[in-house]
Amino acid sequence: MRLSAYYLPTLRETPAEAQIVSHRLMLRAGMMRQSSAGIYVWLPLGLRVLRNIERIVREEQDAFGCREMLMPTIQPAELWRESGRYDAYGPEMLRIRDRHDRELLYGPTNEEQLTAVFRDTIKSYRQLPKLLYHIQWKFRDEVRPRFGVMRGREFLMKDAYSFDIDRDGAIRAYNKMFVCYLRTFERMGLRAIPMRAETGPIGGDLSHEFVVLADTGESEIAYHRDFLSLSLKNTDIDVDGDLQPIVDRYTANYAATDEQRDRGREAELGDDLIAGRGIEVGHIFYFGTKYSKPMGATVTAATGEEVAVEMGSYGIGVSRLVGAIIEASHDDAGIVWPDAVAPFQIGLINVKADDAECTAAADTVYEQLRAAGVDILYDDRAERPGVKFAEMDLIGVPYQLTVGPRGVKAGTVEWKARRSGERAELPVSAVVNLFVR
Ligand code: 5CA
Repeated sequence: MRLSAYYLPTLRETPAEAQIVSHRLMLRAGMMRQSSAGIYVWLPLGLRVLRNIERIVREEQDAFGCREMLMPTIQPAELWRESGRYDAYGPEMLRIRDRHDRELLYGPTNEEQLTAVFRDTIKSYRQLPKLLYHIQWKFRDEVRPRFGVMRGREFLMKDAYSFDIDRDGAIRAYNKMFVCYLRTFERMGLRAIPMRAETGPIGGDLSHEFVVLADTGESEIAYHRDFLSLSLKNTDIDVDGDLQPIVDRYTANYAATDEQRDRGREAELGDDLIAGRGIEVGHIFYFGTKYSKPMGATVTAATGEEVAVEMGSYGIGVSRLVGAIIEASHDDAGIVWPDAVAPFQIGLINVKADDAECTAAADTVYEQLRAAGVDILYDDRAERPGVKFAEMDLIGVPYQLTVGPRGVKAGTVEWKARRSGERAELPVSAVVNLFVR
């Protein structure tokens, strides 16, 4: 992508309304703009990152046997009356009337919607288990929308729902999503710690939040220091096998958010306890028959009995993750994207766009890398070099290549790793080979 043909409205000044670093950097890097409180316009650069996160979430859901579908953003109020949540949900729900005066709502979550589809389509235990998900915009009229995309009113969520014949089956589904989440967040370069959590308006008695460590997080958390060295790397995962041992490894040690904290246990941990703040990027729930019973989602069991299905739901804050990753990965110069979610893999800077030789050399590098299928952002503008370097650092592209008059004479370009700051002068051919797999 040539920057001259792109749309990247960066800001020099720090926007006054942004209180935390990810919000400031997303505005400054031209990733998004506010439409109204808690509602955002995603600009091309921000959208690229959002799509990358979505792709990783989707690949891992698919890998764990979850099937993608798409439910609407607008739902009929009747469904929520059936479950009893229409009144209980309160002012966070955006209620709408259509021209026929029918009551609708902008979905804050989709338990009712999918339970209604399920009860019309699944009749027998033989059709179970089922694990389904979608990635769709939600609306919650939050009391205090803040911190940009981290606590929005309109936000993108991946929500999955499991249907099983009994509790054992439901726990298997829960464990599947638990391990799926560990792998999903690890692939994004994040350390997300699973913590026992409150179930709130979703309900149920078993729930874990996945929390990314960040000083600006909204949740107060405390956890055993061993979490800092836990990783799924090199763990063989049989998605259809028994995942309980992996789950146990992550639930053996103490970790809790807010109200769930146990001061007695914390005191016993002494120096092994780390207290801090974090961002909830995922939340999983097992709630049994909370929706299936009132909504009549039953199946015929092997015994011939009609039983309400056992359910769970599993959310990931896809748009929140964009902010959470920045909170976890930035420096004074700007964002430092983990490779897996970066909007572009390489930023190419032509230091002297008014120099024919320089431009010819930069164009060649650009064309070769592009032809090799590398995602590359090419700053071909007639701007001062200082501005170009600062912007490339700000938007956080993981690797930078600089073509300047001195290098052109020697047949080299400068390579820089954004995260470590490591630099090298490399022959043009070596650079191209470096990125072409
Ligand atoms: N139905 C369940 C699971 S699918 C559910 O709605 N869970 S939730 O309320 O915990 O939301 C799931 C995830 O969405 C959260 O972990 C969080 O990452 C994200 N999320 C929730 N509210 C917001 C918000 N206001 N802005 C951005 N992301 C949010």
